Amino acid sequence: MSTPLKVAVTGAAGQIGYSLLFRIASGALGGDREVELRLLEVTPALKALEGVVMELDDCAFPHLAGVEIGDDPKEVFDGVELALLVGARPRSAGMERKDLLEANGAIFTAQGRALNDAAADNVRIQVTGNPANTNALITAANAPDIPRDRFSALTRLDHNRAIAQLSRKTGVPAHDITRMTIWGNHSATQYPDLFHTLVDGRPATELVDREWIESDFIPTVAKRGTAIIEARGLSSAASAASATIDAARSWLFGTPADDWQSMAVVSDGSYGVPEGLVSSFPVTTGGGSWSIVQDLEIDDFSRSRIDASVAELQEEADAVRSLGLV
Ligand code: NAX
Repeated sequence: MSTPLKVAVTGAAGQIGYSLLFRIASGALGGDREVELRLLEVTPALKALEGVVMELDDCAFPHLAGVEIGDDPKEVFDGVELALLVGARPRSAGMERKDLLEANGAIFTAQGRALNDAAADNVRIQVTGNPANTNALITAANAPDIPRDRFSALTRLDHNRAIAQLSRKTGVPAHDITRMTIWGNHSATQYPDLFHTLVDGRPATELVDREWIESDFIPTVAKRGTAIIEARGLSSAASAASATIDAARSWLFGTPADDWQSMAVVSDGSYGVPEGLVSSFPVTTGGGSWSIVQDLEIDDFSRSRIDASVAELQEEADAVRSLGLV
């Protein structure tokens, strides 16, 4: 009997946590190992988290080997093989961008150090909390003993949103759409790229026109989070939890042959993205490793979109560097 997979989730009493924990506990990450949940929250939220744990108990999930909660990252991260960093400081009214980066910097420097000291040697760290790419950069910079390729930020929700839009437009089910790509930052500057995408094996560009791509598809995907806030009064939660699981499952168990996922990883300079920035790329995964899909043709339109999003990432990186966070 193998030992349970220890999975840390931060911000576990939040909205995304409320969907994420129950899916993980029911086995959605895949694999045949049971799961032990290690849940991190800020001290004032521990009481609410106890309630969530009662509900987890009440599901009597056969796949769930145990749950530990706490407010000390070093204790919670002890021996974890997968860390899903969801909790972050949201932007409040009147908060400047610098204040937001600073507040999140404090969270992710501390969590980076704790992971460095306490996580299992094979840990994989996936950041969902915003600004996700830059939070991942900060976490990695503060965990010098963990290899760079173990850090990622979530752009799988954007990837799934892009597939959903194309599926609606073409009438082809989402599972027949492959090779979608999100480039750059998980922000409104992201570039959803369907120029390499296949719809039931056919190039997407044979089925949709340029006008739709530029005026409908790209802005709809990039602004989907805002549209959901306007409709629901709250930010995306169940879909973000679902994407967090999709991305982690792909990372641990691999992307299907002939397909890839979008994942923000530490750039090795591929496609002209400066080395060291955490930027979204098309990646294939297998055996817990990833590699950036190489040699895709990038035309002038795509180039300018990628460059714009990467410029924003560079600005964020420069800002956190000047704050001494990386
Ligand atoms: P909530 O505000 O509902 O929950 C966040 C939780 O994090 C709270 O319970 C809070 O107490 C906790 N927290 C804050 N600081 C913490 C710390 N230092 N350690 C542990 N826990 C801490 O937000 P929710 O809707 O769950 O969203 C979580 C994060 O995901 C936000 O940053 C949000 O912007 C981000 N998102 C990222 C997405 C992505 O695709 N990458 C999409 C969805 C979402 O917007």
